[in-house]
Amino acid sequence: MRLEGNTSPFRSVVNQSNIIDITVFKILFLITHQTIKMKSIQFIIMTIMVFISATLFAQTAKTEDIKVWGNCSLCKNHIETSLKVDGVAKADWNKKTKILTVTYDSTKITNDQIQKNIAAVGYDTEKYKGDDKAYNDIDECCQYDRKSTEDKKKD
Ligand SMILES: [Cu+2]
Repeated sequence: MRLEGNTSPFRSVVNQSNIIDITVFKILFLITHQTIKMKSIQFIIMTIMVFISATLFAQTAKTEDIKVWGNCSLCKNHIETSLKVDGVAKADWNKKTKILTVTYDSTKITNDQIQKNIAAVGYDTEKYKGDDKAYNDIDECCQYDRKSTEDKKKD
């Protein structure tokens, strides 16, 4: 008697386990595929949200130059630290030009409030005089020529 390959009981077991293997693989593939799909949906949603908030910020964001009196790098540090508040995205004071370039969210903070924050730590701004007590407290090297004395020189 000749055993046909296909009718061999051994072969049929092999075939069945092959089918099971393939089914398990298919299920695993589908699960993974679904997860990947979910992840990419999440990614797309995240991207859209980031884009929307960036667009909204761009609409309310303002970048302005404000003159702030001061001397050195330490002054720069004091001035910029006074603007580490909600609504201010970027603050950069140039000690040579005495110009502060500030980017802020106009729905959260105003140019006026920004100048008040700076004046509160002892620095004169275009609009506000620096707090005298704070000015006296800052380091000696930072005792810059005040806006008022400069104005008097001009007169
Ligand atoms: Cu200084």
